[in-house]
Amino acid sequence: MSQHIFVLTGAGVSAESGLGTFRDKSGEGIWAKFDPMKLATPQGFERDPRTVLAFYDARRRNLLGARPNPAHFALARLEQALAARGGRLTLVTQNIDDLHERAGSREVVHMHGELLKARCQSCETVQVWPRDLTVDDACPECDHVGALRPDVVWFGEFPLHLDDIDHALRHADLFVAIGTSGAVYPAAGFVAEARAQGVPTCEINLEAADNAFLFDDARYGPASEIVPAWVEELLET
Ligand code: BJW
Repeated sequence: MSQHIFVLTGAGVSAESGLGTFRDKSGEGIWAKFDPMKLATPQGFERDPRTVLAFYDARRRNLLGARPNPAHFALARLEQALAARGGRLTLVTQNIDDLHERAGSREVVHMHGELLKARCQSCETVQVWPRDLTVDDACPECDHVGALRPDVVWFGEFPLHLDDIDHALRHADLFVAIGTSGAVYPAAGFVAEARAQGVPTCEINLEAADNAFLFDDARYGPASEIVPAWVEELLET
């Protein structure tokens, strides 16, 4: 069995928990209804902070009522089982939800930030923020009013923890992407980096992603079914 498994998750892993995906082939994704340039860029936030904050408030409230699904629980189990055998799981998520943590995953790398945190653009302090965020809120650290934003990574901004991710990719012996469309970089490029290191790659998705041709192996179907079955199979070997 592989000892160091690198898993990259995307919105598809949380879809069955009731959190929307961004893009799907049925045209039902979040970005089919809302303009990402207005809601997920620093320029959009500067132009209309109230609209952007309301978008994230609605998604935060939805998250607080959501629960992890069997795919999240299976990945938490995989982390524990690999550790017990002297191996490790690197779980990198593009998701800003906390469903991996609530399912029991201990180490989760949130490369696109976290919805339940706010960052002050004045003092850069990051705070746990489980409630609505308004332009009238003051930063609890520096008292600046109107400088708080969701601690998420928008288009044109640098994703987080890229050095740690690069290190883990170089030391992995299996790369698995779960529920991600392969449309957003740099995450969409991780599979090519893994391949360049000679690491076997596997895609788990409802349907083939944009970069499906880069994977050695593929399992298609709902994450809540495919991920637990894949983890079981892996732990039996
Ligand atoms: C299921 C399922 C089920 C459904 N079971 N599966 C031109 C070319 C190349 C790059 C660029 C370009 N122009 C601009 C760029 C860069 C840009 C980019 O990639 N843009 C593309 C749109 C082209 N990237 C950036 O700006 C990033 N920063 C950056 O590049 O900095 C410079 C840099 C350069 C080099 C190295 C390092 C840095 C930042 C990207 C930030 C993305 N932010 C968002 C919003 C975060 C906050 C929020 O949530 O609101 O992140 S956008 C959105 O997309 C979100 C996601 O994390 C991200 C990825 O989406 P994901 O997770 O793949 O979801 P979907 O919806 O796309 O796919 C869901 C999948 O699930 C589908 O495949 C379904 O089939 C599947 N599925 N149900 C299993 N039940």
